[in-house]
Amino acid sequence: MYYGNTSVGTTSSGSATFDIFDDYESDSWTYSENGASFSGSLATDAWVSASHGYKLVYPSSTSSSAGYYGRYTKPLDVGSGSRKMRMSVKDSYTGGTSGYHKKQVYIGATKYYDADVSGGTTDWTDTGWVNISSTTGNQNVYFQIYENSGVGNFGINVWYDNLIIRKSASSEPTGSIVSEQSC
Ligand SMILES: [Ca+2]
Repeated sequence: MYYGNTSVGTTSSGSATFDIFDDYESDSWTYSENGASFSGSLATDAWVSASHGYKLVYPSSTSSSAGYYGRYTKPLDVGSGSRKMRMSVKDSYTGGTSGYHKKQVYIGATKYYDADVSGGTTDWTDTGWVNISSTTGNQNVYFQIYENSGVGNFGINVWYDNLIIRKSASSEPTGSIVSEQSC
């Protein structure tokens, strides 16, 4: 009984696990802004892998209004069927002032991540695995700082790294690993 054959099969199909993985090491996303002088860069001061992350900045002593944004966009074929998305996120603020700067990720017209910069940590976190199955095909994917309300003097730095879109496998390989150990 060569249960090992099963594990070989799951290993070889592993290359198809990730539909999209972008670690933001090459500067292939397009920066845009609305309303005020945000700034964006492919930065080396914070990253998850391997040495770069996209950084968006809203400067201090600058007035904004609701709807202003600084954004990175890329057109991507996000596929079809059951899929999940995840992205790493970090911001520079842990204070309690909320309702102004939002961290958001959109695929097409749908907002899949919407978090306030208030509270939390200045360490890297992530969006969690978000179900994006209802959005298919060619879409503009973008991540941004979005002004939910206008500020007068509230600077913020936000970093993003590692976009992952993967199929939601109906059969995960963990069962095969367990049966292999039972041999
Ligand atoms: Ca990176």
